[in-house]
Amino acid sequence: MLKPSGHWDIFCSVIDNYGDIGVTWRLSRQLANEFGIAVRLWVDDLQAFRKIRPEIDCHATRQELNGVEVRHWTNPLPSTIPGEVVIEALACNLPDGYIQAMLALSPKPIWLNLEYLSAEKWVSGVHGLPSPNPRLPLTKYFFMPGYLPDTGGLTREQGLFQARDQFQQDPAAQSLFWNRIGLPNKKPGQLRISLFSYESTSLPGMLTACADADCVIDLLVPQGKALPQIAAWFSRQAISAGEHLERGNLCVHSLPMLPQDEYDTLLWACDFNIVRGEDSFVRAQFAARPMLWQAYIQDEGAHLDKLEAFLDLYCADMQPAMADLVRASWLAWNQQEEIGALWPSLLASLPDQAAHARAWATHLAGQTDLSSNLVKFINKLLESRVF
Ligand code: TRH
Repeated sequence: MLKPSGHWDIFCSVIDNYGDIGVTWRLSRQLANEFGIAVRLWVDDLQAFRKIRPEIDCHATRQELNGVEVRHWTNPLPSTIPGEVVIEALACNLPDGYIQAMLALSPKPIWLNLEYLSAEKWVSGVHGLPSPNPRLPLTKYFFMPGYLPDTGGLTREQGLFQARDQFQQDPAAQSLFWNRIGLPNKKPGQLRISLFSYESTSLPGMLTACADADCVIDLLVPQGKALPQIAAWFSRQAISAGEHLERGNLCVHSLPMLPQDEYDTLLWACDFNIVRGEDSFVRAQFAARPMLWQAYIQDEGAHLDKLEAFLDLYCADMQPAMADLVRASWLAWNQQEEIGALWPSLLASLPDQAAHARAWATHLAGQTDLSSNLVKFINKLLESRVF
């Protein structure tokens, strides 16, 4: 029998958008850089990867980035010796040939299913559970990211909050950043809002409310799903990266997709961040700035349960009036309802929301991060050899 090689294999199938690769890349890089683990990240869509990491060569079957071996997950997968740890991320399925290769090893690799993030209470009960394969002598373990104790936590690199604080306290660094992305420095009284959202019928009302606001609002929009609707609101066919369009007090700045670390800087720099999915949402929380989240739409409104569960945690220590406002606006945004009427109060409450967002980020900093939890979990399994 062969032995598994000492590396870890992480599999990522890009279902749509950038969250699948965003999450798995972030995890792979941290495991390699902070834990010295040899990580092979298998990705089936290098074009999507390149959008968030422009260094990626879409034609390379094998390449290295920041200490991680990136492999193109082709069908069939080239024959390979599986790693000591195998992570199937975000509901992807391992190729049959690879599972056969796992069966041929002794001891068998540790097989984990890294699930989607949720604030729901049931997550703590499922985290870490084994799921023996009904047909094969293999066991898969559930690893659940989350906010509550007894979950896997959130991926957070070492030094992230120090880097954020340094940036947020350094006007020269902020000025360099604005120039880098083609914007002038921020003027006093002006608001800068980043927008990374899915299509939404709430969007035109929000744009109108920004145009009618009491202060100048710069809306910074990386290329993506919201732009066709914004173009239509300006009676345009399309908006290209680098264009600036104005109406009333609103100025829309269309940006290219930024490299993932630079997107973090955008979140740190803005007064308010509109985010979506999973990874941009977590990074907006770490940015310690007020935010508005659009959950990825799921069947039977499951995303609304996720939304409510998060709001229960996030709003628990808020002033009641602010909590009502945040809840009402997040619900309206996620149910694609009119949000314009709430917008003036939402903007007026940004200073108070900012204090709350910082306290929330500090609370999250008290959690053990996901990679550390994962390494502990694996080490425990390796010690007890319950696999
Ligand atoms: O792109 P998302 O909507 O991703 C998803 C997918 O829909 C996926 O199927 C689903 O599983 C998941 O959400 C929950 O949103 P998310 O999760 O925020 O991922 C976006 C990634 O793109 C994140 O890593 C940040 C990155 N990004 C950049 O690197 N540069 C940018 O300019 C922007 C706007 C985002």
